[in-house]
Amino acid sequence: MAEATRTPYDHAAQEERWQRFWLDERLFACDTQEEGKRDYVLMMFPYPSGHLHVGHGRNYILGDALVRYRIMAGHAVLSPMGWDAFGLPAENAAIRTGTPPAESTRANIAALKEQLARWGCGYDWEREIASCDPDYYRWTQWLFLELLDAGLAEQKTAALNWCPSCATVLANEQAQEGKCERCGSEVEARDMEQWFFRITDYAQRLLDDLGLLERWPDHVRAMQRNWIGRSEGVEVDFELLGSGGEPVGRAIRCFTTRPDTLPGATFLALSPEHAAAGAAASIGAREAEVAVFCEEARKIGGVRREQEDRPKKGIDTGALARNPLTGEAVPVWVADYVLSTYGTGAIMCVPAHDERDRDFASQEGLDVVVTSDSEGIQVNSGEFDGQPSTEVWEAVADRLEAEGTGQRQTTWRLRDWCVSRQRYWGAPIPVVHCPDCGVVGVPAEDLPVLLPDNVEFTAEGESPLARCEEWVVAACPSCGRADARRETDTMDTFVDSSWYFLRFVDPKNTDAPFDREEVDRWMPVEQYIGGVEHAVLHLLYARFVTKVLQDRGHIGFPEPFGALFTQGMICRTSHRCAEHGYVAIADGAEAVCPECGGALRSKLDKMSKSKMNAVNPDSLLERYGVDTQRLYTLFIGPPDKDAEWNDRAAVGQHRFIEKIWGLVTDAAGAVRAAGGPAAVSGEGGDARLRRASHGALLKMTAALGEDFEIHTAISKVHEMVGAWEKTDAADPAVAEASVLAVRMLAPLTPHLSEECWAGMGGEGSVFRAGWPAADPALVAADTLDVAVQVQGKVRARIEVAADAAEDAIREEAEAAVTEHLDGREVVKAVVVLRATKGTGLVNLVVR
Ligand code: ANZ
Ligand code: ZN
Repeated sequence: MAEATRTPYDHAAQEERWQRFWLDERLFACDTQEEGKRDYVLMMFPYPSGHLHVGHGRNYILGDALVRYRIMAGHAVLSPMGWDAFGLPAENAAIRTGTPPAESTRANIAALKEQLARWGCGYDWEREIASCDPDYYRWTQWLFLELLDAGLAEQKTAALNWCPSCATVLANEQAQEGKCERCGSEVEARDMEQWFFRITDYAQRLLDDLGLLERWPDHVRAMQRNWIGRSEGVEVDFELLGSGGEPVGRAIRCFTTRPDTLPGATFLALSPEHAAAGAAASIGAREAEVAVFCEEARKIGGVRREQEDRPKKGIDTGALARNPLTGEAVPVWVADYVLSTYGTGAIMCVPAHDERDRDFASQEGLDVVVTSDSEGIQVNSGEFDGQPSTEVWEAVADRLEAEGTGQRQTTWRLRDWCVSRQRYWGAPIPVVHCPDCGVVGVPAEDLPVLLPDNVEFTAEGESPLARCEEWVVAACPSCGRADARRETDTMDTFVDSSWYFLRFVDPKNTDAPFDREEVDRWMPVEQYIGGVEHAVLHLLYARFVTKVLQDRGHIGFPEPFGALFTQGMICRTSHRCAEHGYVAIADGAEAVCPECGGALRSKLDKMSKSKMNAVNPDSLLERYGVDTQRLYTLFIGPPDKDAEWNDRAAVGQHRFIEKIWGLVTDAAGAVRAAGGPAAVSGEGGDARLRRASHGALLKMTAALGEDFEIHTAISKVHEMVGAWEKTDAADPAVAEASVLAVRMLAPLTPHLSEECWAGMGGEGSVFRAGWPAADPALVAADTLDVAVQVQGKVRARIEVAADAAEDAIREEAEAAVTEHLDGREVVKAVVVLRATKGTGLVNLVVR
């Protein structure tokens, strides 16, 4: 009996062997001359951090399955991998431990690379790039100079987080809740010269071209649209009134999206940075108080005032301004919830219809005037009363424009992109400041501007580059003056990742960042995969840079990523003891603190080392093998949704792998006897098993190619195995089932499949054997469940034989809905049958 001769599936012996085999075979090497459909499949390149858990495996494993499927389908696949290797964590580690960022980054990259190999994830490693390599950042610097040349890079003053005690600039994440992460001092906002990319020049195109991105998730497009934030409104001028009631100085211009509420504007509010605050205070004779208030608020800074859910603060200037529509005089306040960086930095406040104004008005006892009722009809608005407020919107805007007191205006939430960082571990901004010539770009032939390595890492003071005097002093490229100074700011790492997908196409090019022809051939990326946390900034910056490069003639397409998939997170219950903090508890074990036996607070959390709920991949790999982890990770749920990890459920997939191994081993003899897997046909075999096998294959094909519902496809394979176990071992459908299972599971469990393929007498790699085609006729159901619609509304369901003639189906459909026809004549019947799904639809159009 075959059962007795089975050897258990020995994952440990097989994994390494197949992984080496794929390297020798150059399975993932992309030959750019290859014919066929070109698929560029890209995962967002990771920041190489030291610690990986099974949650991190999700996107790599998903991506690898998609890549392997496309290779099997015969496409020319480009699947590169590299490292988003600059950034703050490595620099902070250098401050803590003294290890230079380059060194710790290299070590992390090596560890991550090894982990990816153990997961069986394949890439074209000949294209590996790291954004911290001079070969790479040379071209990031080239990109900067392109923007500079196009007038899209410029210096402006902007407020930064400044720690007065460390005398250093802090990143937003180092200044949470307004305190310095290191020393706990109050962080201040300090104006400094910064480099910006003028992304706002592209706001309209970034908005419009979202329409091209049909294969992006709706929610990501919505997030981009919100971030760009196009607002249609009106700028309204309120004249500032002197102490005698006469207009003085320049009018205060307010941006509003609701000019229809102008009759309800009961006060004005200026941002603390607003130029008119001083003038208003002097009219109101409250200069000292107002100045103190503005100074305090300015220190906190607009970014934090906006982020934090803090109580609103404000001060009455004592001055009045005139409402241009009603002529009424209203008080002018300064309030910290008004941002200097949005609209005009001054607002007309309508407490009846704006929530923030309502909060502030009730706190300060200011008037409230309602201007529209619950039906949207205008009230308290004189001649406008009784009209729909939407019409009043236009009427007021027309009136203000006619009288010269207002103007329709489009405002954007999008801000220019601040790209300079006062840090060491980034690409140096390639400009020199010359006392005579000003800002001079470093000539292209002098790139890269290399990071010096003889620097000192300390938490205080200026960035290490600014303190490296021999690096800073440079000759002016334009006039040759010897005492010019290098820019000491480095670039935001989002600049590195705004173009890396182009470099992957042509990573070894030493004359240019990439070859245009080659890039035009492979781009846009056919399938981009990454975390939803990058749904706004990274994707927006990459889209912007792509458009700039197109405008500059370097590439021939407007959008970088054709299809986008955002995977969900893997979560696991975390347990927290009031006394001992987070503690590790095995799934299913009693939740008491291992330290003190006390009660724990347990909740589902994103898997992370700091919450002690991370599952280390090593133990799982050792015990059950990587294909178990892969299969479980893909089975855990819809890949775009968060999912909960459970060790015991992972073991369930291991049992399934053992079962497949056993069944295939049993059938291998028959497959070999038939001439190998390529020669097997299920012809004449058990119909039930054949339907299950081809049904699973059909679903797997759709899952890997279009809809990513891999978890449901795996369920179909489970069903198929159920039917398989009930079928006589000698049945031809069993041999067919073994071959199909091995092939359709190959992208998911590649090691198992290669081993089984070889065992069945398959030649070479299963990944070179093509993707099997399902026979839809075998899958077709005997009967179809048909919905019958009258004028597009479902009125009945009928069951018909799958091979019934359309006329007969139409007749039956009409009979089923006679009472809904009311004797009307059916002028048209649309019949759609989906035999493989067992469903259908008849729509009757009547007159
Ligand atoms: C009166 C009003 C009445 C407003 C109402 C809204 C509702 P969006 O849609 O985001 O563009 N605003 C304008 N500039 C501001 C600033 N610098 N800081 C804080 N708030 C500001 O929002 C535009 C609205 O936000 C504007 O329209 C203004 O309040 C406020 F029932 O004016 B509105
Ligand atoms: Zn000069």
